[in-house]
Amino acid sequence: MPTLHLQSDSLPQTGDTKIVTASSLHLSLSQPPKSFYRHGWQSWSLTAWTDPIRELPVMKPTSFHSRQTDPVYARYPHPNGSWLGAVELEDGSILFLGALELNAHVAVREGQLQGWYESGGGEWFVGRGEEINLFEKYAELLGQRFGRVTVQEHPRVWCSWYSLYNNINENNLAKALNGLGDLPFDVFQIDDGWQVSTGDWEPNEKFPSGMEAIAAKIKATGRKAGLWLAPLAVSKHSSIYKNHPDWLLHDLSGKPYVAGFEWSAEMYALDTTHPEVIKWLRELIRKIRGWGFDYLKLDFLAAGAQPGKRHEDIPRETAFRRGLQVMREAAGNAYLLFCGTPILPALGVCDAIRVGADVANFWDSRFYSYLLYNQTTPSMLNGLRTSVNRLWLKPLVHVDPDVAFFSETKSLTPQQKRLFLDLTEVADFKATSDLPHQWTEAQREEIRRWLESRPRVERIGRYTFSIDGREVDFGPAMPLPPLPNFFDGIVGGILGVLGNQFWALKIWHWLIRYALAKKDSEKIA
Ligand code: 9PG
Repeated sequence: MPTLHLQSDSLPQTGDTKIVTASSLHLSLSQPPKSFYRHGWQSWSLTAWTDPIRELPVMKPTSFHSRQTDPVYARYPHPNGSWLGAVELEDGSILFLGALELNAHVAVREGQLQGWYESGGGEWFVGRGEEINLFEKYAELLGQRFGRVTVQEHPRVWCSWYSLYNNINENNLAKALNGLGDLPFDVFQIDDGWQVSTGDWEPNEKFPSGMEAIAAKIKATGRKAGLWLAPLAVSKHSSIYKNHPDWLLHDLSGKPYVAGFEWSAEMYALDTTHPEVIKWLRELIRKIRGWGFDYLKLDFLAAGAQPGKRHEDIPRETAFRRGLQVMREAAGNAYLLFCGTPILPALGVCDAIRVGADVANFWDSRFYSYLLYNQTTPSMLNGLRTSVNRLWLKPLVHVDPDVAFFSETKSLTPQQKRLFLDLTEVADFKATSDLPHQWTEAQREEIRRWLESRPRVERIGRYTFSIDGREVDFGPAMPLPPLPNFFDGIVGGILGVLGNQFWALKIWHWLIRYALAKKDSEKIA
């Protein structure tokens, strides 16, 4: 299929759109654009309007690339994004280019907005005009091709991660469940920490009564029972790694592809084109459904869409979507939240997508966001920025911006907490991880009102919304940090190199755990 070159005079006029078929498409820009909408590959990857000329510094540490962004383009030297992109023109209109099939990428280079399919070709949506309108049209076309969510109710979730982290056990979860009382949470979701290892999805020694017992306890409170798992990731310590090396995705030299690390060891990925993997995935999801869980948070999914050698030679996102569909079928009518997932391949398969980086109970980290120039690591600001820039997905799928914080914390101002609460209203997805026994009576009432509210939300501009008539502006949180100066660039470079060493990561991780454990020791029963 040929590359199509479209000159400015053949570009759509303002207000026009068209669908063209091509392996790659080059749209000539008659003027330097004002900004570029870069769309991150997976849930946590940065999505924002950025500099259209100069690419951002390579995100560090580079050893994080395969778990935070699309590693294929992590060092691409021009502004770029996954499947879609847009440039803002002098007159305030935008030129939009969006793929209507998987395995596509968009960039600004050589005075052009370029898009290409990694293999073969496919359809593109091209449009020029008003921004909100074009994103809406694109979402509509994606819905026709990939499907959209049909579940009406937006769940209100208590999730164990952002207070207890890996330190969950039967006792502290029971205490949290009791503490919720009659607050209208629809889901009680157990996060990472219950399993033997990534790949061995059986309860560990902290869950001696088994997972059926805890699911039953949750359901006895009238709530859905939620469970986290990372079905496409495989730890070096797991039995799959030992017994089924042929199930793994391999790199071109034939070694198991490293899809990240678990601080102490490499993490690998399952090859979703392998028939035995498909069978294993189906049985895994059925087993978890059999335990009684009916809300599944499937995480680190991007592992299954990494580049590499597969049993069947098909494009990586096509292979990945096949794995997702098998899990969807096996899950029946359970609610599926996909996390750490490439966005387009997940459409029509799940009920909700995490659309931003992890939040944290602090606003931002200068260390990560500025020195390492990495906006995918946990912070309230990183979660908020990418989620706000992904709100156009809302007609297609429930958008999860991650959890809100209510408990007292010195690291978030009331205004910062409020801004995130406003985002949960706009996204219409409400979750928290706060420990209920730490809430004051006044906070419990605030949470009840928040869970019960269904305000009328209208979009006014790119970052402004009206929530029951009150205007909210996310704009001030949208700019990226300045580029590191010469000295900070050198510091960041050294830190980045350290971040690529296992021994340094281990010390780093140990220090974080130590700090968290000290802070949380009083919280954990
Ligand atoms: C459990 C957590 C929680 C959380 C998920 C995910 O390396 N990373 O960039 C990275 C990002 C997010 C992350 C872990 C690692 O958190 O988003 O809600 O479920 O896993 O381990």
